[in-house]
Amino acid sequence: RERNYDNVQTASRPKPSKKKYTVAVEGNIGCGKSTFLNYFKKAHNVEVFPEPVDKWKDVHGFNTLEKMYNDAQRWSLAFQSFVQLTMVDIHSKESEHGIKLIERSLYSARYCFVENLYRSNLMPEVDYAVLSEFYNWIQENQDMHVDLIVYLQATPKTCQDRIRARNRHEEQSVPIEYLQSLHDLHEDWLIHQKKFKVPCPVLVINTDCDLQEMYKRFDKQKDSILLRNK
Ligand code: DCP
Repeated sequence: RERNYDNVQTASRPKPSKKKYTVAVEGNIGCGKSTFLNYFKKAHNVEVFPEPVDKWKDVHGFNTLEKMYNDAQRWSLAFQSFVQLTMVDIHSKESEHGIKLIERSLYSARYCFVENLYRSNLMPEVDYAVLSEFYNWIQENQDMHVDLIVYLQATPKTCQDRIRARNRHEEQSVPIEYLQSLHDLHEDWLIHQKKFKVPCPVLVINTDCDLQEMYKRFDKQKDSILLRNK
């Protein structure tokens, strides 16, 4: 099959002019981010930008998410570079609405996911070095500002149960140790504020509960999430 890797149409896209109030929702795999986004997308004046998992699963026909989970040593660089690209795109997107609500960010891609792959010996050091250089360049040269992080905090066990229940085939081999180390990296970054800088205030919502209770907790924090920029 012929593959075309050039995209001539985007050569001169203007940079965003004004900074939009941006909220990023962060947390482990299966912590409830999609539920959070679905809840808040009904709110007036909010535009939601979900993580483009479908794009990651079809890069010119290649499922990079599946490849990474099947053989991380070989494919996590390809996968994480593509994630980085899609995240830069989301950070730089304009919104017609007052509040931009984004699922994860370039920060967590680097500080949690890439860091986890490297520390767990699932990513060769040279790949980690290359990704870090890319990340550093982006951080210095692109607008990746976030005004508020909402951290959905759940135990690795809760995350594992939800991953099993939703049955996304790529994730079925994810071990509890992987979820545990991702959890620890989120906690180190957002709660203990170790090693990596937190770019903005953090609001923590615990999501170790059923769906009804989760909606209640989101509702309770609604004003402090949506009205902070007023
Ligand atoms: N992923 C990754 N590296 C990243 C970002 C995501 O390896 N930098 C992986 C983790 C998941 C998949 O991509 O297997 C989708 O990520 P999410 O956990 O963000 O999406 P969910 O829909 O699973 O979120 P939630 O269950 O909280 O709704």
